[in-house]
Amino acid sequence: MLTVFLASGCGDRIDVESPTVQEGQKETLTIGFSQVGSESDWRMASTTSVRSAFSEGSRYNLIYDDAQQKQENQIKAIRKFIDQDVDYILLDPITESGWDSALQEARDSGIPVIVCDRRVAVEDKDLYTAWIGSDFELEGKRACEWIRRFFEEKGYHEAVNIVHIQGTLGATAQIGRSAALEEAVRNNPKWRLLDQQTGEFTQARGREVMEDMLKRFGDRINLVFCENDNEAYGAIEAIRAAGMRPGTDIENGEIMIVSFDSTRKGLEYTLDGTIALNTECSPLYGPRLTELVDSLERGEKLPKDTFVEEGQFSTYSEVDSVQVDGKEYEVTPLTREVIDERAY
Ligand code: GZL
Ligand code: ZN
Repeated sequence: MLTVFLASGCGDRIDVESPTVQEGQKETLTIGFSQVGSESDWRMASTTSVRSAFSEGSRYNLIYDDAQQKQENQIKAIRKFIDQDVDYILLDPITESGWDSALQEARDSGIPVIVCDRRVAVEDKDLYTAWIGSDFELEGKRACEWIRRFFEEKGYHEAVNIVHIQGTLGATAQIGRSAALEEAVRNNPKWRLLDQQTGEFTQARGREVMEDMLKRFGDRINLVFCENDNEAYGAIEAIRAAGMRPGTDIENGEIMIVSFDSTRKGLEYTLDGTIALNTECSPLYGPRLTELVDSLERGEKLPKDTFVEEGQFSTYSEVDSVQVDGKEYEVTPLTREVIDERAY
């Protein structure tokens, strides 16, 4: 039994029974974490959440690897973790395809792999033990339904010309959010998709793509569908540099921006109405991952998929909830207090 002594402020020592280590379990677990990169605020918050949950002094020894947005670096990291004979591998896979052999090698070495955030598309689902993350297509559907309801409430029935700044192509977040917009465009005859380009989930690419779209379509653009906040930051810069204005009054030339992640800066832009709608994607699942590891250590069976709860924020009160696939989702009116409470 591992007993942890915590020196308390007043100098005496209190003896805290570690709640998670039971008879016959390893006292220290080495966890290899292969992270996508550091492309966005969301990503940094995800890394912080995992590293603090598996922090020093706990029973975990975390080996962190930043793949700088390259899948081959993630595969190298997985092989390095296998050589180091870690107890678990945590993988946030940059794109869905190309993991079968690396995961097969981990399984042949008896190392369980927990996938988080984005997903892996593998033939044999037993190549990973569990996944935790978001329902990205639902995020996209909730955003598109909000847009449809917003125009409905405004009594706006004219054409809506949309440009689409996609995330990293092949990433689960991009696949789901894009599928939702493409389906909504098919279902709403007045919606026209002028252009789709990847902004790689970064501010720099988001700005470059928006500049290009403004050059080609100018004030025909009514709405920019950004697949994360960093792309939206870049789009806002480009729109303002072109002398145009983000907002919702599209009949008078404003450009609506909808975005995903609900980072602190993204919510600041949403609070002042620059971003019309922000759909949350929670990165704070570090503690959930430690629970999954602890549960596996106790020999418990895990659900294959665990979805995290997420919200939507806007200062435009026309739409207070959206219905998707028969289920109602509330839209939280954004205030300074909500930002202080929810933002990461
Ligand atoms: C979503 C995550 C995406 C974020 C982006 O879960 O994979 O990657 O939406 C991040 O900000 O780059
Ligand atoms: Zn109508």
